[in-house]
Amino acid sequence: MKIRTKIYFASDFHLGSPNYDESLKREKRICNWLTQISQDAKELYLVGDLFDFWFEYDKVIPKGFERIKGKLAELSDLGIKIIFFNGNHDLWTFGYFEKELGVKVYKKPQVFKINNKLIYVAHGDGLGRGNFSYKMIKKIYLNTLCQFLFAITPSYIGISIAKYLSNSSRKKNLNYPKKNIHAPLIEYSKKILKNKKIDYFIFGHLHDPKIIELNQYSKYVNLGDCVKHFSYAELDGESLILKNF
Ligand SMILES: [Mn+2]
Repeated sequence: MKIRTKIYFASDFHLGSPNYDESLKREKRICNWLTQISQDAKELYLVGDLFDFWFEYDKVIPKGFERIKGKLAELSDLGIKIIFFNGNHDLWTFGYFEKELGVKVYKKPQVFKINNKLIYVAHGDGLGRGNFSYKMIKKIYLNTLCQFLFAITPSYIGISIAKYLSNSSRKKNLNYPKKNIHAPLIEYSKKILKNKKIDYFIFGHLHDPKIIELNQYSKYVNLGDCVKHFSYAELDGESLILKNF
């Protein structure tokens, strides 16, 4: 029997964006990587925005993404524990990933104890100071009445609206000053460190792979993305490094 020891973290695949052909090319590249890590992976943390837009209706799911869903189901059938955090682009999962892919889904930040290390994981949207307009929008997105109204809107209208919103949020992010994009999440992490010992803070969302030392025992890790960087983090024993594929 193979001994699985490694823990992998990746985020922000944004499948579906910017168009069908480019997304499919990325999806295949990501599936190749998943096949490779399936050799030694014990756990896989998917830290949000796997899909540029995902909304699960009661009886229907969005078209496409067959390869990645199949691959994740295959990995979980191999016994690899897969943990998925909803990002701001794929907030609306309501049990399908758990049932069909064997994935554990978290909607809020979580602390895990892995290999003796305390690891804080979150997608990273809406955390830290500022960004009030987004925090308001997120409340609407998570409101069960709004979700119900969206669910009963015909999908050809609902999905068109959602794709428009998802594109406009990306354009806004592109205009976001590139300087200090990590500052709010670093500040947020340091605040938590005042009351709690955490070894690694792991976030996605910013599409900029980075490891920053917060103090002598704690590090801030941003996973980057699988759109431009194809970056991911690997925890082997007690040390964590960023890699690319
Ligand atoms: Mn995001």
